[in-house]
Amino acid sequence: MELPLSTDSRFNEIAAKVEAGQRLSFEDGLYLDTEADVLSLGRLANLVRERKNGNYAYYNTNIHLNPTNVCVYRCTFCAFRSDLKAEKAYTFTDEMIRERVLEAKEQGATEIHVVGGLHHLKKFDWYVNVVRVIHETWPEIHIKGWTAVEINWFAHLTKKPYDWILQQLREAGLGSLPGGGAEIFDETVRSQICEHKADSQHWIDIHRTAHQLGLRSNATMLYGHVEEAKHRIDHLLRLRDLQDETGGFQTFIPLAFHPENTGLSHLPKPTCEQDLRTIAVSRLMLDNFDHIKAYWIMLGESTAQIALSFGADDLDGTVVHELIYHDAGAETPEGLTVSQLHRMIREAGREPIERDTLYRRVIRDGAAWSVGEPVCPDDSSRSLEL
Ligand code: V47
Ligand code: SF4
Repeated sequence: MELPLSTDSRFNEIAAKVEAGQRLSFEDGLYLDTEADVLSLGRLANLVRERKNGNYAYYNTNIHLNPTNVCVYRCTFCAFRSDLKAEKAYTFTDEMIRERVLEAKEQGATEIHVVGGLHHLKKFDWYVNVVRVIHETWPEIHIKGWTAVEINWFAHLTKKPYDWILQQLREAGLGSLPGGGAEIFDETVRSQICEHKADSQHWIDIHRTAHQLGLRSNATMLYGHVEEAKHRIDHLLRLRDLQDETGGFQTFIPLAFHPENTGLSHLPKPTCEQDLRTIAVSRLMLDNFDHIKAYWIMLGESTAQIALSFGADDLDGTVVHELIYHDAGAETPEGLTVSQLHRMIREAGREPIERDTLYRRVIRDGAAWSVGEPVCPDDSSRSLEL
């Protein structure tokens, strides 16, 4: 492997560790996040990205369902939530859920991504029913649903342990957990942006429990608001520790803060430089994660294309009906077609591969699809039972 050329000796020291497959420390991460030249950093992250995933860039065919925007919490970064009696409040009926699933089927989606607010009046059964209605309408679709914040809320509602909650949801048809609700783990930052919701230890405990039950999950980090570099690196290291323990995370998704219509609207949006730097630092620090996702909806298509050479290997998907980012001012389209995703990936010099939620190749034959082998060798060596 050719090392990135830099006149910066501290950078070269870190690059030598990466070349030798050695783990980076908190101090290394801080240096990369705050001082390293962004192009050298990107090149280093790209080496790791290509080592793990070659020239492939993954995407999936998916659709979103946010069954309600009514939420008991008031995260200062959130533009999506609604008070119970506000004009913008909505809650899906079973019939509306069925319609969304049939739309997903019509579009050949392999995944439905389900997250929403914590409704003041809905009991745990209502959330189980959402999963059951989806599953009964179309059993083939993978349900990636309910973040750790929601699981924590269900435990509060039922006074039952996390493994019981997860088992009930799984029996109803849940396939995996999305990575939302992680925000920034540091407690002082959390108290400023999402004071009352599940704390970092609970978020970690819920993902650990899910992994122990054989459910895969994703992880996220919301950056570009009030946090500092030390909080981002601490966040990544806490995820790396849990991944060492369980191996159950599939992908990491850095989420760029969108300020419009939020309680933090006075803050600027992260720049393209910060987006790319965060992707690259994440790729380098999370040496035990197979995939880093550049979520095109929030990065914008151009930055997401460049991110494919800064450490990212995945773009997420067709993402029809996205609300969380669009309520917060995202100017990206509300969905992309498969041919648009292919074009984006090919223009960026990568080879598009359709994957399912569990990172297996999707094989299409007209309107029918099936799943094949894991998309990269690392995925097949994972010990979790699916
Ligand atoms: O937890 C909310 C974030 C998350 C804003 O697992 C915001 O594949 C930026 O987790 N600006 C939910 N971010 C979305 C999420 C996700 C998205 C895509 C893929 C996956 C996956 C998971 O969205 C929340 C919060 O961190 N968020 N409001 C905002 N204004
Ligand atoms: Fe509610 Fe989630 Fe928005 Fe927080 S981020 S206010 S928990 S919908």
